[in-house]
Formats: sequence, C-alpha cells, structure tokens
Amino acid sequence: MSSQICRSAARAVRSLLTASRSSNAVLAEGRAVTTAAAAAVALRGRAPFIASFYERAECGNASRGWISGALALPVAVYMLQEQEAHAAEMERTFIAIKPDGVQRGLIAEIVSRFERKGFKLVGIKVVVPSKDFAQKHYHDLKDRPFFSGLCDFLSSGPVVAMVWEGEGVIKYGRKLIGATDPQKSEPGTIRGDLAVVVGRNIIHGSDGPETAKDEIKLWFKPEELVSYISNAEKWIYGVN
Ligand code: DAT
Ligand code: MG
Repeated sequence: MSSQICRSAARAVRSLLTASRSSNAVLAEGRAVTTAAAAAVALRGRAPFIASFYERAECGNASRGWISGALALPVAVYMLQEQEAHAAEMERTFIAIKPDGVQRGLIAEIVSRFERKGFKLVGIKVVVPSKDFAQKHYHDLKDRPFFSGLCDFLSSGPVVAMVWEGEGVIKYGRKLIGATDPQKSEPGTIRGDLAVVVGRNIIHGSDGPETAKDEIKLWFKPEELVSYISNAEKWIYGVN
C-alpha cells in the first residue's frame, strides 16, 4: 500500500513538475522549488482545490497550521493523484430540455433534479436548432414515421442544451428522465411527473456512452465545456 502511494506520489510529482515547467513559475535552472507556495502556483488551474490547500499551508503559521509546508507536498501530490483517478471515472452525458419543457417553465425543475442528485453541470446554453440540425441529432430515427414531425418540433423553439458529469450519469440520467412514453414513465421520474404524451415528453438524454460522445460533440464546442472541481464532490463521492 505504502509503495503504491509512493509510486502514485512519484507520478504526481512528475506531473506537478511538468505543470510547473509549463507555468514557467517555479523551476529555476532545472531545480525544483518545492515550497508550498510554488506548488500552489503550479497547481492553480489544474487542481484549484489542492492549490488552495497549498496556499493555506503556506500562508498559515506552519507550527500552528494543520499541516506543515514540508508535509504538504507529498500529501497534496497524493491527493492530486486520487483526484486524477477519480476524474477518469467521470462520465458525461448530453441532456436537452425540449421546446415544450422550456415553454412550460420547467427548466429550473429539470436542472434541479440532476443537480440535487449530485451530478455536475459542465455546459449549458439556449439554442433554437434548425431542422437540419434536429435531423442530425435524431439521425438514428430517420426511418420512423414520426421523424419529420419530431424534427419540426425540436426546431420549433428554444432548447436548453446541457452536459452533465458524474459517476454513472449516462445510465442514471435516463432513470431520472423515465421511459420514452410518459404514460409508461414511473412517478418520480421527470417524464412521469411532468409529461403526458410521447410527442411532448419535455426532455432528451443520451442513451449510451457512444451516443453521449456523439451528441456532446454535435451540440457543444470543446471550449464551451468547463472542467472544475465542485466543493460538494468530496461529500458526494467517497469510499469507506
Ligand atoms: P428517448 O427520447 O427516450 O431516447 P427515442 O430515442 O426512442 O426515445 O425517441 C426520440 C424521441 O422521439 C422521443 O423522445 C419522442 C419521440 N418518439 C419516440 N417514439 C415515438 C412515437 N411512437 N410517436 C411519436 N413520437 C415518438
Ligand atoms: Mg433516444
């Protein structure tokens, strides 16, 4: 276990040093500066939570503080590694509130169900898709009799396009949404509680990892998505 931590720490130190190099702030003549302040500079942007940890360690009186500057580096690199491993487990899914959901004033209600669950919003915008765009989005349904009407409807008004992130968010997002036909959706689901017919079922959610990837790419540019660590995460995720 301890050797694992050491390996993890070593890897994290390497990535820390790479970050330092690119930030051009904490390496002098190839010599790593390992003070807490330097680490904070290196980590800021990459891992804001850990950067603030370093800043606290540096700014507080080391003898009175909860961790000394000397101890802060290995502990924080270990935490960084943990966070990177955790980030790798995170999935993203595409969720859209369709024109009926927007017009019925259900944006906050729907956002809140995902947010309260513990998922993280990493992209959101209001768009009126063209019919051509709607056809791209629903391309897998092009042979269905309702395809044209469905695309007319999706492009009939504002849609709230979102990307949500979290462990298992693709599959669980579908559970929050409920069955396609609101008559068959369970009470407690978004469609079960808030919609009545299949043609006006207020929300879209990606149905699998490949679809999620394709739909996020169709609706969002990479720079429209934000990676960040939410303060709530340490309370939402954990292993005992
Ligand atoms: P979902 O939105 O649950 O992923 P889907 O991909 O099968 O369902 O269909 C996309 C949308 O097409 C759906 O949300 C509503 C509409 N739709 C599906 N089946 C329909 C039907 N039988 N009649 C009318 N519209 C339908
Ligand atoms: Mg679908």
